[in-house]
Amino acid sequence: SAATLNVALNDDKHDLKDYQQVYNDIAQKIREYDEYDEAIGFGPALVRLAWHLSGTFVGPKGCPHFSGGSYGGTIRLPKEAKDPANNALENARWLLDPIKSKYSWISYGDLYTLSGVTAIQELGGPKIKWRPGRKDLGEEYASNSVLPDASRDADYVRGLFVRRMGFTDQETVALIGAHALGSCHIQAPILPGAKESTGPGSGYTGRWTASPNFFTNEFFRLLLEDKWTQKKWSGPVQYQNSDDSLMMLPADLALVEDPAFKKFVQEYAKDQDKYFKDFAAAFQKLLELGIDFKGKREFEFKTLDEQDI
Ligand code: HIF
Repeated sequence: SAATLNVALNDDKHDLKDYQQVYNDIAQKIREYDEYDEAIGFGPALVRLAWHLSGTFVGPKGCPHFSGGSYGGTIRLPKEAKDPANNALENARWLLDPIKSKYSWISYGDLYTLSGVTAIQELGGPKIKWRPGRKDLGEEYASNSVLPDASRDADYVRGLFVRRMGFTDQETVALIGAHALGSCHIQAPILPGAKESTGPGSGYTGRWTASPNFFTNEFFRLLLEDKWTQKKWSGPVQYQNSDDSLMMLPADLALVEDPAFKKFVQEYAKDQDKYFKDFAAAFQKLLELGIDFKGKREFEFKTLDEQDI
């Protein structure tokens, strides 16, 4: 069911060297603002930006015209930016604005997806193959109200990732391991140099792992090995571990409540190499939903460390 947008890719006059330069500038920004969000930095926010741009994909099933995906870079436009599911992502876009000005030839879709790849690699994750060619589209292509609801169960998660977006159970579990990164916010974190938050967050609170700026398979180990109970507070239903230092969303716990999902949680908790390999493939697929890249070059970027920067 691989529907693709019926629009052409940009003619590509830029090569690996050009995109590596953009990658390096994004990576330098992540380094520069490492105190942001209680010293987590911007990396997780960039991963979430790339995913929320791409995860609007609605496949052909049940609708004559599939829509969404990263192609049009539409998360920059008010209709999509103001979706409550995208709360706090204005901060991630703030970080990338100067890079967009410097490299005006890059589309928003390419820049935002590349920033997710950059963040995963710079935070110690696997290499993600990436392809350019997205073109900016206008508000008529923007999405709203199609991103996942964190309060739901395994059937809902499978409906969204498997039936709507075309992932397998295994790919779905691999993707959700990215919640090793970052945290949930009642209010968006305060931007560098600012005095006040830009607005509300998701309303959830806390981190999934003790190393939220390092990409690992910790999420899976914690799901299996810690004891998760409902948090007693006036906010939305969420779960806490035995010493209330870490959190899980209902949609995260769905992965151990469903036997078919749980099998992969167990596998990834034991085998970080397998997890990295499967995550890299699933994340590339996520960033390319709805776009026909057949035959196009795949780029793989060096981390700043690998370049001795
Ligand atoms: Fe998240 N996710 N996500 N997510 N997400 C949040 C934060 C991050 C869901 C809900 C939330 C994926 C799937 C799902 C990241 C990456 C990915 C937050 C908190 C919520 C509520 C936002 C805030 O308050 O700031 C749901 C319901 C998902 C489907 C099950 C992806 C697989 C895990 C696709 C994915 O890659 C990242 C990174 C963050 C942290 C952002 C931050 O600012 O720290």
